[in-house]
Amino acid sequence: MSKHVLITGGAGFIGSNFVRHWCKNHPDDNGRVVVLDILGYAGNPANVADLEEQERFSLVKGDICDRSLVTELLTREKINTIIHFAAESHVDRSILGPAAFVQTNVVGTFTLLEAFRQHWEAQAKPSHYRFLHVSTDEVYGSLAADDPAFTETTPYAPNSPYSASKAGSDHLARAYFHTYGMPTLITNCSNNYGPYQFPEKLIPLMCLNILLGKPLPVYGDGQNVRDWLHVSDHCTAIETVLNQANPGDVYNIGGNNQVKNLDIVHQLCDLMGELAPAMGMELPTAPRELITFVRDRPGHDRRYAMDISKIERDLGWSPAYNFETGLRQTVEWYLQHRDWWQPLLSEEYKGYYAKLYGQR
Ligand code: NAD
Ligand code: TDX
Repeated sequence: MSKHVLITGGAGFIGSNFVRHWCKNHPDDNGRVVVLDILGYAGNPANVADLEEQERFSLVKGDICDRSLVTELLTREKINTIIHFAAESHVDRSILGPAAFVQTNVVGTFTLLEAFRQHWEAQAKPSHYRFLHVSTDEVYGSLAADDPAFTETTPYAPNSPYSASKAGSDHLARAYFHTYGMPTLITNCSNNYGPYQFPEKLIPLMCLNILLGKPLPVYGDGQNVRDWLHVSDHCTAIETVLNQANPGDVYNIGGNNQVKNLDIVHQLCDLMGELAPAMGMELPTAPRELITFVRDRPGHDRRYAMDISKIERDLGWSPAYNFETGLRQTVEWYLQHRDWWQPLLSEEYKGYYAKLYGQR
């Protein structure tokens, strides 16, 4: 039976990588592939422009909080699967302005869940319908250096407005399974990197600043640890969970790859120093000289690490990318795609940048 998928946030970083992965993996499928995205600062039609020619694909500009639009799409496109990426996703922006995070991440997820419930109940609750909610490791809080990694049963302890709003949405997705029997799935993933990531996040921000000769702002002592996963691995994990997991299941996804921020910045400096000149680009300043320690992020989680033994054991998924190779490919991608990132350095971006980094 064909899956008719609604992919919310499909014009963002992970969503657009997922839509491309999905279309490539289902070449002869007649199922609809509908992206619903508000096309705000992080949602970019260019991220999915190469898919526009496919008849089964459509990009709809709209808000997941718009109940009548969501209901109309579910009915018109005969949607039987939602993969829900849409969110306000950046921790620093959630500190500057938390309201948008509660609105999109909590109210928006609730709106989708309610609309999907009505749609699923109206079809007499087909057993193959699925609502996959994409979430984060940040809901579990912060680890000390020697703590064991987060498992699916680690209690929630979010520390930022972003992670608190994601935690709220996870609880709603869980409740819809337990209360209504609606076939929801939840995935909690660690930090992603790869092509099409908006240059507010650590890796693309550092790449662009190196190219532009701007300071590289390292928060605090740079010793915070994240568990990095290539976005392509996240996409295969989501598809695996969608195809194999039982309704109501929760899976952690991660890269078994804990790295300190400062080590990543050093690696990026060295990769840029090697690759940019080889591609005919001169760097304005020796990259490591740009490293600048700045005031820490308030409530900055010290360490994240994911225990992925459940998805490895139950579903046979594990990450395929090696971090060194993946990071090199990512740096090459940003070097080759100036036409993609240059337009993103808009007035909105400059204003955000000045507000966040100007005072540090
Ligand atoms: P992103 O900011 O690049 O993309 C989010 C997309 O959602 C954008 O295209 C944006 O326009 C869209 N969107 C925002 N508000 C919307 C609304 N009200 N209605 C419709 N669309 C809206 O973020 P991302 O990094 O691709 O993250 C995608 C999802 O994955 C998020 O739910 C995030 O919490 C989760 N996640 C991200 C990471 C990571 O490292 N980036 C890790 C784990 C989980
Ligand atoms: O300028 C910077 N300097 C710096 O030191 C930025 C932007 C970040 N950092 C640090 C903060 C974090 O310790 O780098 C680390 C990574 O920061 P982000 O890229 O902002 O990611 P993080 O806060 O870890 O959250 C990410 O992973 C989990 C995503 O943004 C979330 O959407 C996801 O849920």
